[in-house]
Amino acid sequence: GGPASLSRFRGALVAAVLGDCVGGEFEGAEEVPMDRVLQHLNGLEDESRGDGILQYSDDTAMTRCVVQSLLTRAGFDEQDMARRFAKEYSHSPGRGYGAGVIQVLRKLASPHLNDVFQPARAQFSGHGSFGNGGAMRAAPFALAFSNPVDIRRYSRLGAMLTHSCSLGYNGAVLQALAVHISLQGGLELPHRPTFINKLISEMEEVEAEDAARSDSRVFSESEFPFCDRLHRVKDLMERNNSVSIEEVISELGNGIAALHSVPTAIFCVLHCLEPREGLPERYGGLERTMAYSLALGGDTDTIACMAGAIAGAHYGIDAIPQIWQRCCEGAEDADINAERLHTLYHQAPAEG
Ligand code: F2R
Ligand code: MG
Ligand code: MG
Repeated sequence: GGPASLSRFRGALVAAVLGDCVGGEFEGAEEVPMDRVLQHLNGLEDESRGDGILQYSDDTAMTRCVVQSLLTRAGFDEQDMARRFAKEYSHSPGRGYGAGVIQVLRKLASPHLNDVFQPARAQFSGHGSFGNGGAMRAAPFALAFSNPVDIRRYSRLGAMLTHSCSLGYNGAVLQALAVHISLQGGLELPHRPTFINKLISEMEEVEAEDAARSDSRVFSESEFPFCDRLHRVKDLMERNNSVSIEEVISELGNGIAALHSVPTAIFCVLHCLEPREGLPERYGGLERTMAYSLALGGDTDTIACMAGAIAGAHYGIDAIPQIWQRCCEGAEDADINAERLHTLYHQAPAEG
């Protein structure tokens, strides 16, 4: 479909769920041989496996809250979103949440809480979390708002409900912008060479803020840490086929920090736009992106979830094998919600 077509919305939201569900198998594994990944993915094609056999984790649980809140409030409402996070956690605490964020989610459940951003600010001795929990649920902001200024503003605020460190919430901004540019056709051949440069120039503005400069110093990161990583993505891309998985992990990371996973997810999408050695020839780009994200090991559910959202916004829903969709809890809901977000997106007044 063309820019911001329904197929792209459906692809983004469904592939994010898929990444979370299929990636859960390897989360935390140090080494994941491609053979094991392909065995896992081939297993999904076994018809005898029940519907929704692969359960979603915190990534999708929180994304669903973001989606429901944006749809119900027809925009961003921090009180409503915070309430939904807290309620979801209290109903299903066993979805594999980060060790720190559960304290925030418990505090958000308090009826006496006035400032919903306060519990996140108290995390990690007041430094806030730099985990990727804000980024893993950021895709819906690109599906609800068409204007990059709104996407930046609301993806940041949505993440700050749990992640007050800029190394956490700026990961969410980067992920939302990547989905946005992909949704607009930014990965189609004529625009492809400028995709990463667009992200770098957006993030140069984002990371110029005082809070970002100060957090970078606290955590001994470079002045513009996300831009820095995006430049590394670009360098790796220029080396084309000669990049090993070990180099990707050492240059970009595969961990639970937003800085060590959002640029990695972006790399997975870009790298898998072309057929790659070691990946089945019958695979299309979306399938390649999933397999490659899993083979990196580490935070596989989250990297595959984020890469899935960006790739799904490019390839559209038809690129996702139906048999894979049937195996994943929540894929059907995501498909329905994508259509609602598509309606909201195209109803929203076009702002300058
Ligand atoms: N948590 C996991 N996976 C491991 C456990 C799985 C579970 N026990 C199971 O087996 O079912 N996955 C999920 O967590 C990630 C998102 O985490 P989020 O929401 O960012 O959480 P949190 O707690 O804020 O941060 C994660 C960890 O990062 C470290 N950290 C963050 N900020 C820090 C800081 N300022 N100083 C020091 N450390 C900091 C801490 O270790 C946090 O616990 C996703 O992968 C999701 O899938
Ligand atoms: Mg998870
Ligand atoms: Mg994870």
